[in-house]
Amino acid sequence: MPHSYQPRPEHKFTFGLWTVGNPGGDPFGPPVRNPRSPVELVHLLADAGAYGVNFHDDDLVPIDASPSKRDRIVSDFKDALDETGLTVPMATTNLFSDPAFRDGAFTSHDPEVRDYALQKTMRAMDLGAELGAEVYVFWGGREGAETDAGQPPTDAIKRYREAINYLAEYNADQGYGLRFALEPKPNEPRGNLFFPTVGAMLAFIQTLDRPETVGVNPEVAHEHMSGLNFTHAVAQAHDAGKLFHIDLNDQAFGRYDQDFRFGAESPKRAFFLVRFLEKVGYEGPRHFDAHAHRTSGWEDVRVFAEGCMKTYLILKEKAEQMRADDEIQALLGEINPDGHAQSEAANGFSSEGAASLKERSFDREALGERTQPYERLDQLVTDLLLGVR
Ligand code: GCO
Ligand code: MN
Ligand code: MN
Repeated sequence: MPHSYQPRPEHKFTFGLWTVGNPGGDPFGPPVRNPRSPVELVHLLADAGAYGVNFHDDDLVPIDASPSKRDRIVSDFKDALDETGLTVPMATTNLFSDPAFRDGAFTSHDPEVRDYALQKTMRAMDLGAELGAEVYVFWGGREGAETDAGQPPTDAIKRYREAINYLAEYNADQGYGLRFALEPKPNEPRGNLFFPTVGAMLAFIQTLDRPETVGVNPEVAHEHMSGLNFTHAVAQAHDAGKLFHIDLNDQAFGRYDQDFRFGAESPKRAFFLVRFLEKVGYEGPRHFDAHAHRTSGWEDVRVFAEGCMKTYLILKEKAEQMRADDEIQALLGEINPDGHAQSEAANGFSSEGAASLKERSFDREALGERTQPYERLDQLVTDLLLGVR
């Protein structure tokens, strides 16, 4: 019998206020959906079956709100969370919308802008911690350049490092225990963003003062914009112990920043991702950083949110089917026999071992004649995904 694909809290499905709340504006036209308040969005997400809701500081509290207005908004939001049982696993800062950040926030040429960005982030961390967030995402939307005629990129890298180091100390000083997740993206809105890929971000993290508290927040669309294999990027982050969060959506290669519903564009790629996350037991939130088409009304936005979670659960079920499929498992065993233990690299280096390996004779031609049935394997997976297996 097919599952109902009903999301449950243990699936840890989360959405940003800015995702379901996206009113459908784009660079060519204004918003088309009447804005919904944070409280209304919490209810929309709860009705759809989500586990959590994330926000940028400005999504919840307008940038120019008075302290009393802030307190009222936060208290209404908390009431909505209590009523629905939704959690806030992650929070983040908007360091890209305000014109003050037009030439970057932490990497701006202007020290006053850099200080303002720190202040805004500390206040946003306070808000996130107040609402129970455990992960704090940094997406440097304006940290980039259209031309390299300005600062050398090393200045930007240095300034970004100073900011993250400063904020990591603030996190420790306040006892918040937030885990920082840095989100790379190659471009949009800037012509070129610094730290464009997961690999670039992983290398940067090792240069920080407190690398152990900092990981990454990879996003499907962002690696696809660079033409990269997202599952491989996620695997490298996981291998490094740095997969602190993940942004799920979909994106055709070579197109504008699309933020499509998870699995909408390339379900087979999404399948391999879900299979990986489930196999390694990724424990963080499954956050959907996507939004509904501009053509959608509010009812369709809810369908969009349900669709993200449903597709994840269908693909999770398909991964279980793949694991239980004898023919597929036999092929996997054929392709990847347990020869690991016999390889010299796995056994480790010794002078004697290296000397004997250098003397060993290999039948190179016979090695070159060995084949692998990936066509058979991949077609079986395709049959399974298309529902004829
Ligand atoms: C984008 C980014 C953002 C960030 C968000 C969280 O392409 O605009 O993915 O949606 O994820 O700002 O910090
Ligand atoms: Mn994005
Ligand atoms: Mn994102």
